[in-house]
Amino acid sequence: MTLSPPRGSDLTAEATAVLAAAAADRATVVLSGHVQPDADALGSTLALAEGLRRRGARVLPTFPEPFTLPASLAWLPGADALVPSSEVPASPDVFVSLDAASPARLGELAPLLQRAGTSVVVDHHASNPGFGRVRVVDPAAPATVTLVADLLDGLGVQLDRRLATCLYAGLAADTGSFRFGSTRPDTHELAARLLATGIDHAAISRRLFDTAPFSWLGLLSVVAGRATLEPDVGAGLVWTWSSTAEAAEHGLPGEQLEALVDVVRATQEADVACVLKGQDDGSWSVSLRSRGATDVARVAAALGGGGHSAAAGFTSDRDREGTVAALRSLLGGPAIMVS
Ligand SMILES: [Mn+2]
Repeated sequence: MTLSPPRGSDLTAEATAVLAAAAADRATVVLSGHVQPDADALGSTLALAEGLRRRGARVLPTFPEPFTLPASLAWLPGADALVPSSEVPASPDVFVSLDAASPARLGELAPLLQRAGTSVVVDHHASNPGFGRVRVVDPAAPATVTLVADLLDGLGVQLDRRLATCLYAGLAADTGSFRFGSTRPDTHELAARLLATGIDHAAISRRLFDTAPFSWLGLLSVVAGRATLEPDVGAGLVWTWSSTAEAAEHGLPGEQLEALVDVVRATQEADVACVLKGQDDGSWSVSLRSRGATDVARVAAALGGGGHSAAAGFTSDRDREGTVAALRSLLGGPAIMVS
C-alpha cells in the first residue's frame, strides 16, 4: 500500500523553506504558543524547537506571561529549557507562532510578528483571521502538532521518542483522544508513526487527562451540583461556574478548573456546555463546548474570543449573570447553528 504525501505538503512548503534556510544560517528562531499553553500549543512549540535545533538553528522556545505551566504539561521533554518571554530577543531572525488563533493570544510576544526578520504562523483555528508573513493555517487539521509533523518531515527531521512524545500529547489532547469529529484517517496514520517510535502513550494520556489530586473530586462535586440546565436556550444550554478562589479553597491551583467542562459537556439535554471560571482579576474565562449542532467558535468570536466549532472560549469582564445573559441571547439567535 502506498501512502499519499502528507496533506499539509502544499501548505507547508513555503514555511519549510523559510525554516530550513534559517537553520542552515544558524539563525535565531523564537517560538511561542498561545497564552496559558495547552498540550497542543506546548507540544508544537517544543517539537518544532527541537527539530530546528537539530538542524542548526539557535532556538528560543517560550510562551507569554504568566510563565508557569500546569503539572499536566511541565513534564513534556524540553519544557525545562523554555525561556521566559522577557529573555527572548525583541528582533529575532524568525518568530514562529504556534496554535495561536490571533495576535492577541500571543500576549506581550505579539510585537515579534512585526519585529522579527520574518514570521511564520502555524495554526488550525477556524477563527484565525490570517496574520504573520508565512501562514500555515489549516482549519481542517485536528491539531497544530499535525502541521508541525509536516514541517518536521519537510525539514528532514527524523521522529524519535522525544519529538513523538510532544506531538502525541498535542494530538491526543486536541482530538479528545481521537473521539472528536476532527479526527481523520491521516490523524491515525500520524498516531501510528508516533507510537512506532516507542513512546509510552498510556503514560502520556494518564498524565494529561487522568491525573488530579483527590480534592479535585470535592471541587467537581460542588461545581457539578450547581449546574443549570436551560433546555430551551438554542439547542439546550448547561452551564456552571467556579473560580480560582474556589479552587484554592480546595487546595487546588486554578489549572484544575480546566477539566470541569469535560464532565459538564456530557449532558445529553444540552447541545452547548459552558463553564465560567472566575479569575483573580475578577474577569471570567469562559469555556464552551458543543455536542455538534452549535458552532461555538462563532459564539465565542461574537464575545471577543475564538476557537473551534466544537470547543471555544472567551474572556468576559461582565458579571456572572451578565455573561450568561450575553451567551443566552447569542445561542437564541439564528447564525450559530452548524449548517
Ligand atoms: Mn490546538
